[in-house]
Amino acid sequence: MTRFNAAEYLLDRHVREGAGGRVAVVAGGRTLTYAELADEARRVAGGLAALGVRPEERVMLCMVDGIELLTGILGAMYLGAVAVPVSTMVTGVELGKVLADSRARVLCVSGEFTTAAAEALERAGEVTDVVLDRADPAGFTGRTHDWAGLSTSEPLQTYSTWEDSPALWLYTSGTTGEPKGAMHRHASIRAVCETYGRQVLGVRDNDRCFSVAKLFFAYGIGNSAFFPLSAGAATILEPERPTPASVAERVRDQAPTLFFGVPTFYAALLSSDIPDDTFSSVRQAVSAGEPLPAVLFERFADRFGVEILDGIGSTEALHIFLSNRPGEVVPGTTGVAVPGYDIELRDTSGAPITGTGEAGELFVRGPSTAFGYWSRYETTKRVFQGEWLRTGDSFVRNADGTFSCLGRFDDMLKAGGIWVSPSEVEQCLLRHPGVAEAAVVAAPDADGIDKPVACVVPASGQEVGERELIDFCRDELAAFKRPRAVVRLAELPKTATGKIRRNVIREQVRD
Ligand code: 3SK
Repeated sequence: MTRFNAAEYLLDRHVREGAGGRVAVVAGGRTLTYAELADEARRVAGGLAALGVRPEERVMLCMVDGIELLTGILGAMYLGAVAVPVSTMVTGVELGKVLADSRARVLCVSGEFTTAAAEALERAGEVTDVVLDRADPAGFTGRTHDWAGLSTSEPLQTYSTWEDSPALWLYTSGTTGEPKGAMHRHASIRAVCETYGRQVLGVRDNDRCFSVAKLFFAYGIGNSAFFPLSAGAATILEPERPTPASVAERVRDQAPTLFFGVPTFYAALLSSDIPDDTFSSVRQAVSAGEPLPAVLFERFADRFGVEILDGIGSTEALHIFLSNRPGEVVPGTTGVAVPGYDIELRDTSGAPITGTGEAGELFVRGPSTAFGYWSRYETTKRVFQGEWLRTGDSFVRNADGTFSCLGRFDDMLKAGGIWVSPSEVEQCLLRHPGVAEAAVVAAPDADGIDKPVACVVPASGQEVGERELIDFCRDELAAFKRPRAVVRLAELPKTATGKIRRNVIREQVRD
């Protein structure tokens, strides 16, 4: 086995190669070069070591995107400890669950989240030290420290990790279920940079990356940390929750060349009145998390003049493994396997599907798969099957070799005994100008037989009738696929990563 440390790979390599003076990060009015970022991350590592953190122990970070979170993650990696950035969109009870599950001894918190953190700590007795960034320690009972002290500690030399040493845990709960920590190794970080980052996006040192997905998501940490830093490029970090207006302002100030969003956010940008030249600095936009409907791809290209590259990844695979290619996008598809990854579709008996047009569950094999879930033996066995990762997504292989997502495998619905893909019906509804968002689920008709029902969020200022929408689907969809009813909603329930929670909608519609 070979010695390898992801923080050294992302930072020191550039310093050694004479690029230490290049801008690495722009955040909250501060700009740090590679040499400065490496120094600050090593100081954070020194500060964590002084708190007693040892290699392989977890350091949980509940922080806004910024230099503190970035150096916290990289500092933990220098130390050989495990960085566990967690969602800032959870309650104190939810944070307490992941904190207790991870058995982290140190919790780092931004001022914005001290109430949730104090509540979480009541449920996580093993935490000995809390590091607070811009926060009053008054509400905390245990040992507290100020981030400024941590980040000005004596810099630490890299702990000698191996390629397979644990580096990063990312908690995921999917669209349902309990949070579970996917455990990633140092070499997987290099793997996603050398596959999707280099061979699909072609990130280079003059790129500037800006992601609306935050660093605590697998998608966000690749976009905002791994890809730019591995290439010697710059990352732009934004602490606030993104809105179309705030993103437009940041894009105008910082001129990113790579922009990363999710379909819901692209829909929000298109519904907003931001100027049409907002994205003129962007050479490539990227989407993941949910399939990007062809109509959003087309509207975005028409209005903003930028191509969106749709792909799919997972927290368990660390980043995107199936993607369109720049300049060769097939709208409405998720493209083809990223170099280094193999894709297989399997039917319900587990047999591979090799032909086109037949739906199957997507399995992926590649160099960045997690070791498994922390302390989840049964779920790990179900999802990590030898070299293959079972995604739970239903896909179909198209005649041109691309793959299209049909939704979650368990979201497929049967109408009149025939399988219907909710996303096919949703794509059709989204082509109607009065529809901003759509989700299709099965609900029993008067005879108790499941039929497709559409839940739609109307586009702002638009009125759209049930009959009109059902008729609108007539040209494109076979009768058995057409929604039998339309329910108007103010918003669709979503997970923290923007995936539609069809199980919640299903319950609402059935009530
Ligand atoms: O959901 C996705 O498509 C995704 C992409 C990259 C990394 C992580 C995830 C969940």
